[in-house]
Amino acid sequence: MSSPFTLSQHPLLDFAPEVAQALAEQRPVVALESTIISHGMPYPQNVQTAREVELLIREAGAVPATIAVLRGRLKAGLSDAELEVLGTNKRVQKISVRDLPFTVARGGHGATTVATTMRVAALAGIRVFATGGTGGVHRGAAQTFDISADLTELARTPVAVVSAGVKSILDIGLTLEYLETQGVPVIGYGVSEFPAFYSRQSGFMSPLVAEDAATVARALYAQWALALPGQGGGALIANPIPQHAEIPHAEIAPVIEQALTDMAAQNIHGKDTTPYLLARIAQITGGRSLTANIALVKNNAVVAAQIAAELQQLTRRG
Ligand code: PSU
Ligand code: MN
Repeated sequence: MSSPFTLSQHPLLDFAPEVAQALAEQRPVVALESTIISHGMPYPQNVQTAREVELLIREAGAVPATIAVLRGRLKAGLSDAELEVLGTNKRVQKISVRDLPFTVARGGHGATTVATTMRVAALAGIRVFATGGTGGVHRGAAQTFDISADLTELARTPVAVVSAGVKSILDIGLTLEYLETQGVPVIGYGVSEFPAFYSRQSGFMSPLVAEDAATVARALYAQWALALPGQGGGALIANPIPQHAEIPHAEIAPVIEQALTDMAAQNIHGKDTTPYLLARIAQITGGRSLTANIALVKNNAVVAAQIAAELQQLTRRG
């Protein structure tokens, strides 16, 4: 297969110098999303976490590429000042895949969701991406049709997403069903139970289990080698929150119910759902959910860097 790590030139995309160099030299690169910065955490923890995550990726031997849209340009790799803009500027919109062309055309700023980050990462030639949690099938989706575009993007774009699973603000069972239908590998990292973001347990098994980064990399390599031209799709690597930071299911479940009730009372829908619930849960738990969120993102960043390094070796040998 052609190397996924050759630098892709694209007329709408700017690489940070460090990212361009790493890709050109076939060194491991890990993409990061920006909606988690703009809409997933409060300031200043959002920017501080973004910087610490980048540092952890460097320490693990890879180069971080935070993805966003600034003044209509796709960005792979941000400066410190640009991270600050994403964390503070209220004009930064949460943009899903459907919004991306319009934001580019308007010359606007956009924080990329998991789906949009996958798309830009793939255009940039980056195959591994670390985040906190992915979107999924929302509870009550049979009525609302609210299914995150993260799932459809996983079905079509060849990027591996390392996440702490799916929050139980979503319907975890339906999310796993949807991913199966779409042919997306879901790989539990070191655990057989599919993790539920704040909690290590969800009551659902991971369809696949890998014990280490090398095994994940071999599975990704095989997945993309087996793809028809122009296809291939992504994979979800489900890495549980570290034990010390976990909020057990029995504790977080009533908080989530409360947040969902409050959301219904406020008539919040669509793309505002996830940001509202994250903020409300942080409020109710007195910040404990935020601490958990930060711990799991960092954990995912390290695992993603290890997977990127293993995949790089396979591709070089390949
Ligand atoms: N889950 C989190 N934190 C986040 C998100 C999800 O714990 O910041 C963000 C991600 O960017 C994800 C998006 O892609 O929310 C999903 O939004 P929606 O459900 O509107 O597709
Ligand atoms: Mn939605």
